[in-house]
Amino acid sequence: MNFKTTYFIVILSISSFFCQAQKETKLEPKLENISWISGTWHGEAFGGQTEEIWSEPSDGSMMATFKLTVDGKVQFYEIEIIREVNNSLVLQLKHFNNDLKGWETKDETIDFPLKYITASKAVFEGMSFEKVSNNQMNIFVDIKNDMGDIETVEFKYYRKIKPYNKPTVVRKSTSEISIDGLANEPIWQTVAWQAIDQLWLGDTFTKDDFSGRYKLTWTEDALYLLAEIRDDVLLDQNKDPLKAWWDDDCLEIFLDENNNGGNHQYNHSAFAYHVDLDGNVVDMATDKTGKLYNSHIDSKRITKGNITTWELKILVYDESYSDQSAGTPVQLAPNKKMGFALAYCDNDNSEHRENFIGSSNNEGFKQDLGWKNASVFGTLILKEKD
Ligand SMILES: [Ca+2]
Ligand SMILES: [Ca+2]
Ligand SMILES: [Ca+2]
Ligand SMILES: [Ca+2]
Repeated sequence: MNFKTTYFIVILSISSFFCQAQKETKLEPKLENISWISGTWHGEAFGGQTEEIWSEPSDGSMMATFKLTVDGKVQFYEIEIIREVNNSLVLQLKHFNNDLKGWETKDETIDFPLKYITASKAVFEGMSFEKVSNNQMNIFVDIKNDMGDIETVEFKYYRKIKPYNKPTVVRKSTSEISIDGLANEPIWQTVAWQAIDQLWLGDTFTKDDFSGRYKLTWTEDALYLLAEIRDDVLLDQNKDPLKAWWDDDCLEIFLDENNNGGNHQYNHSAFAYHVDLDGNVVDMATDKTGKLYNSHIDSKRITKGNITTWELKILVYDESYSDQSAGTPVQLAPNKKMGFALAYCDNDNSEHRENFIGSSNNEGFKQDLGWKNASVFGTLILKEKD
């Protein structure tokens, strides 16, 4: 794909969307009124991943860098500024190849004069920013395609709150995984175990009380988990799966589809699925009550003595998931990054769980933040092979 020819921005007419927006109260054309654009944003466009990092306003300008990556390769960069000029604002940018050779000539810039600002929009001629929430914005850019037609491309951006951590590679399964609690599939024979050995809550535990390990794999349709848990007593004191679900023995799967981190307590920017001994799947819904998400995870466990093998198929839902509809799972692809952690709530004989043991050893989980803050999750990267 040649982005240099397809990515040619032109100034254009006003769409109906912007006409509606013009009815909102206009704000002064000052940088302080668009400071919500500041931050690190990640999104998808042109069949790849986009990253855009905006500085805070200072001394009359804001600056940004932009990067587009497709299939793990950088397609181009941009340097952008928004500056105050003649009692208004102008957005200016230049494009660069992956070796930083410029697209435009030395004195040439692509300019987008400001049209207007509202509390949630900054509309420039040919490019506009729309604030969806503190952690989500959309950018609309008018682009001339190869046919000479003008298309408005939408960039859906999520604020990156999570600090970088080295991703763990998850290998793809080339054969179907049968959810039967048996690790017969070839992929389960080849990928390595990972430990569940970090004490997040409770007293220290012995090997007989608890030990655990897990493996992951994926296909286009789902993430798959194999967990092997040694637990001396399996306890299911609350038969109602929605009553204190974290106080019975259960696996807890932390999953953040777009790996951006941030608060997920009463929203679906990430999930914290509790899978109980009966296979019920519970997380906090947006109405602040526990809810069954059994359609998201199919599981089977086989217990022999004090060792339980769990095999799970986990459908992956993005931040647009709504508790009011069934939703469509995300199709997985190589190089996709997702936030992930795994834990076991162990209770043998107490009113409340005795231990909470996890797969990751960061301070955030030790401060018991994982159930509400996805920034503490680990990071997975999906690969065809190692
Ligand atoms: Ca199986
Ligand atoms: Ca135990
Ligand atoms: Ca998220
Ligand atoms: Ca137990």
